[in-house]
Parts: sequence; structure tokens; C-alpha cells
Amino acid sequence: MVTNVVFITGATSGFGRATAYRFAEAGWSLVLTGRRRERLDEIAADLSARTSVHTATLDVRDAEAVRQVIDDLPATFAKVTALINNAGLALAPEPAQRAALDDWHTMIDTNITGLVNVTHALLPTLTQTGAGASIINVGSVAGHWPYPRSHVYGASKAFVEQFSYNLRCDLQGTGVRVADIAPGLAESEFTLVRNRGDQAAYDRLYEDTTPLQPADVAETIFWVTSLPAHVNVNRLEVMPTRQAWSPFAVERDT
Ligand code: NDP
Ligand code: 8X3
Repeated sequence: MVTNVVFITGATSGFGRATAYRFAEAGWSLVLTGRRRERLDEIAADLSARTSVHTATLDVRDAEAVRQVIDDLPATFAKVTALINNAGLALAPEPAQRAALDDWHTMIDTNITGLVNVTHALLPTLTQTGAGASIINVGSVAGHWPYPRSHVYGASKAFVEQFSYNLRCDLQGTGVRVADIAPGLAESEFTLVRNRGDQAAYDRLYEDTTPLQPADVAETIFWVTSLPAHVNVNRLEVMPTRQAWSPFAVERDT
């Protein structure tokens, strides 16, 4: 029997970790990557009883390291069925005019260059897999809707949306599907990273509301990936019920 293989970036936390658990539940083999080795070991130890797990320490910004991890995949993990391009981050919670250039570069290097590195390295494998294969790019509502202090983060997610559509055009005829999954407010370490570890800012963001949980996003990713091979979800924006849009901000003299 052929086992499906899912390759997940940023599997050490939040959506990526929850997605690993969701695919494991369905019996898929897992390739789990991220920078934190101890987290990968912990998750692999927990999931190995349920399914086959291969882990690789990987910083997606390093194109050569990405290539190496993919070249070194053991034979039973080499025929990847689904790539979940999830690794990403927001930095610089201040307005653009006060943001550090280094933080902007880190977001571009991770959310854009990193995603492109992994996609480019896995495209030959995915096109070989053909019908039923999927590339799931984790975008954000921030890629579509502007809001204050989103500056480069939102713009990097706009790249994810357009890159997903453009990939679809080129991959037509190969059977490989591409989706941009764009979540809204969700509870994860993302908010600690964005606010430089400020627990009070984290608590304030989620206070008295009901954000998405990583398991909600994982379920969405799993559903999109498991649809029949002839169905492609182009973009799926998912918000918590208690999040919506605001009126335009109008500056006034008084
Ligand atoms: P987390 O902070 O919980 O997880 C982020 C993951 O990305 C971690 O596993 C981290 O692993 C990995 N990562 C970060 N930088 C790198 C890197 N350079 N190389 C490899 N892996 C990296 O956040 P979420 O799970 O919430 O975020 C996942 C994705 O979802 C991101 O792309 C984010 O932009 C997006 N998103 C998040 C939303 C939210 O509100 N939480 C909403 C919409 C989209 P490690 O540190 O071990 O490398
Ligand atoms: C981050 C989600 O709602 O902060 O991708 O823009 S939100």
C-alpha cells in the first residue's frame, strides 16, 4: 500500500505542530522540520507510535540546507504528497516609521524567501507525484486586508497569495494543487514572537474573545489536502466568528 507523505515546515509549534497531529491521525507519514531540535524530538517521540516520522532541523531561509534536507530524505519519505509551507513569523509590532530594518528583512527572508526555497526544492518531487499532490501555503488575512502595524508582514503574505495563484497557472496539467490558506486571529506562539516575548501583550490580544486554535487551522489544511484530486481550493480565508472588518479610519481636525 502506498502511504501519503506530508512535508511540514514550522512543525515545532502552533499550526505546523497541530497539522502534524492531524495528518498522523489519518495515517500519513510525516516529515517534520523546524529550527528547534528538542521540539522536533518531543513531537516525533509522541507520534512515532501512530505513524512513520522523519525529522530534520531546518532554517527555511537557507536554500542550500533546504536542498540538502530534501536530497537526504529516506526512500520511504521521498515521494512527498503534500507540502505544507507554514513556517513564518511577524516581527516589529510598531508602526512602519519606527520598525527596525532587520525585522523587515527577517520577515521577507522567512515568509517569502523561505517559502520559495522549499517550494522550488520540492517541485520536482511533487510534479512526479502528480494527481492528488498539494502545496498548501499558509498566508494570512493580513495578506489581503491592510491594518496598522502590518507593514512588511502583511505584504509578505500578499506575496504568498499571488505566488499561490501563479504557481497554479504553471502547474496546470501536472495534477499538483495549490492553495493559499489565510487564517485570521489565532492563538499561538506567533503572538509572543511578534511582541518580543511580551506575555501581557499576548494575554491582551486574546482577552475576552475566542480566537482560532491551531487545531482549527490544521483541520482546514487537512480538509483541503484530502479533497478529491480534481478539486482545487485556490484560497481559503478563515476567521474566528468573533473577528470581522472595521470601517475605514478617517483622520479629522477635531
Ligand atoms: P508559531 O510561532 O506557533 O509557529 C511558527 C513556526 O514557524 C514555528 O514552528 C517555527 O519553528 C517556524 N519558523 C519560524 N522561522 C523559521 C525559519 N527561519 N525556519 C524554519 N522554521 C521557522 O506561529 P503559527 O503557528 O501561528 O504560524 C504559522 C504560520 O501561520 C506563519 O506563517 C504565520 O505567519 C501564519 N499565520 C499565523 C496567524 C496567527 O494569528 N497565529 C494567523 C495567520 C497566519 P522554529 O522556531 O522551531 O524554527
Ligand atoms: C496574523 C493574523 O489577524 O494578526 O497573520 O493579521 S492577524
